Amino acid sequence: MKTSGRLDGLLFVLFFVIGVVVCIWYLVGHDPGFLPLASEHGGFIDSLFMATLIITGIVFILTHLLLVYFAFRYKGSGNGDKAFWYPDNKKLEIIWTVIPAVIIISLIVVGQVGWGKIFHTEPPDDAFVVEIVGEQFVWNIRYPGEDGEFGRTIPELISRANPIGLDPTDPASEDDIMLLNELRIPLDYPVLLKIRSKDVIHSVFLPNFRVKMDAVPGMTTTFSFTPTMEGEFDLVCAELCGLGHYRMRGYVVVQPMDELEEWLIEQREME
Ligand SMILES: [Cu+2]
Repeated sequence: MKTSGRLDGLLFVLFFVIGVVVCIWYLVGHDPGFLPLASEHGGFIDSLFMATLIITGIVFILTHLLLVYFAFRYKGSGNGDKAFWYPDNKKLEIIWTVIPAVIIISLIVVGQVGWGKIFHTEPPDDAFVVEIVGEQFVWNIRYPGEDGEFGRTIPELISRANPIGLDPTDPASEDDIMLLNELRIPLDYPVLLKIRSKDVIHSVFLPNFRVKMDAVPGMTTTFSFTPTMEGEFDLVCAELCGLGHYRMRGYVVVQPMDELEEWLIEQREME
């Protein structure tokens, strides 16, 4: 009995030591897996993620090392020793309450300030506006055209040929440009996404831009951001929205404003 108890304890300590070593090796030697950053506000989100990962990583390692140390230091001697027990220790309890509280409150305050900057700052009046309408299982992308105004939409008009129910009698709808799964936005220029849904809740997720916003039926949600990298990126749905959710993906193209304007004129002529 005595030896198997010792063996259990040894295995317990070994399990934690190996676990902690593997965690340290993994944390230090690996990229946390962020996709290349392509937006202005995303740097803040990444650094908050990293700060949280480092703080929780240190706490994780320290607490596990302590656990191993205590298990080893106070292991049974086989002499029938009894553990010392006391019901409370004010000093210890204050320390282990105050320190985590200060760390967590700091993270929350920093996070709230950043959140406020990202979500409660009005986009400039001349922001590049795109509408993105989720539907099982595609993204309908609409540009307002030269007049800068989106035409009226009427749900009764929705059909295969008219996926968002654009009203042809509204003069503002004449130059609207519709695309499927292809979102083109300008480089280094503020973009305002107006997000809607035709059916269920979807979520516009642009991982490289650190942008994620729900598309909710019956309301328009928005997200404004500034792309900082040219290229082609993913546009995916981050809300389990039905059987075809996995294939609800499009792509984002970031290009200089003059190229994008030319491209928009071409699209207009093709329609
Ligand atoms: Cu979806």
